[in-house]
Amino acid sequence: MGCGSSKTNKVIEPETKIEIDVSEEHDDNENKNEQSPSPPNNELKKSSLAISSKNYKLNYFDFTGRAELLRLIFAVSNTPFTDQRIKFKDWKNEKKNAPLEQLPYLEVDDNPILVQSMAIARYLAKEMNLAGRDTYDQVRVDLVLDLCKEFTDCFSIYIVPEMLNPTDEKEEIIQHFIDILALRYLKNIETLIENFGQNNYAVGDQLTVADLFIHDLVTNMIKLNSAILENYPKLKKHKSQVEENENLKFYLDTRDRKKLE
Ligand SMILES: N[C@@H](CCC(=O)N[C@@H](CS)C(=O)NCC(=O)O)C(=O)O
Repeated sequence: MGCGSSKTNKVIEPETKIEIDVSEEHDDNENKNEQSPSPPNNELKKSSLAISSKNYKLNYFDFTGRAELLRLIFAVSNTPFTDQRIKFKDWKNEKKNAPLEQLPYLEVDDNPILVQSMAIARYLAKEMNLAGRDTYDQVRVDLVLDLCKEFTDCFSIYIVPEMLNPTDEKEEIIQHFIDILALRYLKNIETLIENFGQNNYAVGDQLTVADLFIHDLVTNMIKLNSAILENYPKLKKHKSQVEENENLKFYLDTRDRKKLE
């Protein structure tokens, strides 16, 4: 994982999607803000999500990490935002602009800068009608987010260091992670989907930010073991259901296709 030479500053319009990867280095060519086909118009008309007119600027490193959930929210709600990607080599200089000297942070119009990825995710979810219909849906969405966050923290502790600087124990550590921690957390996420969701959504019968976080962490698990979902049938169905969303599908297709180029 790492970055190329300079800071990139991309305005993500609804029809403009980009490549993101949790673990691989990107060069400057890969960071060009290329135009892609627009999402299907009929889906946008059908969408019940609000399209905010605020100016959003998301600042993060040039990979998925803690910013990807936020990018997914923007993608699903078809909300334009500036995807400011900071290269590792520029971070020392850029750090002073980050209120807590950490990424991500979000600028919204001229308001004070927002920090803490999960607080930002909850805020954006409310703005984009992805937080759950009522307070009971919202608390269930919240607790799914909390569980997912615990799991991604484990991923950051055990797996990310091996991606950054692989050791001789890398395969063993990954296997141990899959056998012990992933087993516990993925089963628990399935239990919540079973208890709270309908039609393979995590909570209620519509897409929420909880679905997006589950999708993001499952994507990272599939990168560790491409067959992992064979052991988690509910998560497999959930992934298919979430990818029925045309805006998300468009974003993921474009992101994954660009990664292969
Ligand atoms: N709790 C914070 C954690 C932020 C965090 O750890 N950010 C890392 C990148 S994932 C960072 O900025 N590292 C660079 C540094 O600390 O200098 C959040 O969720 O936003």
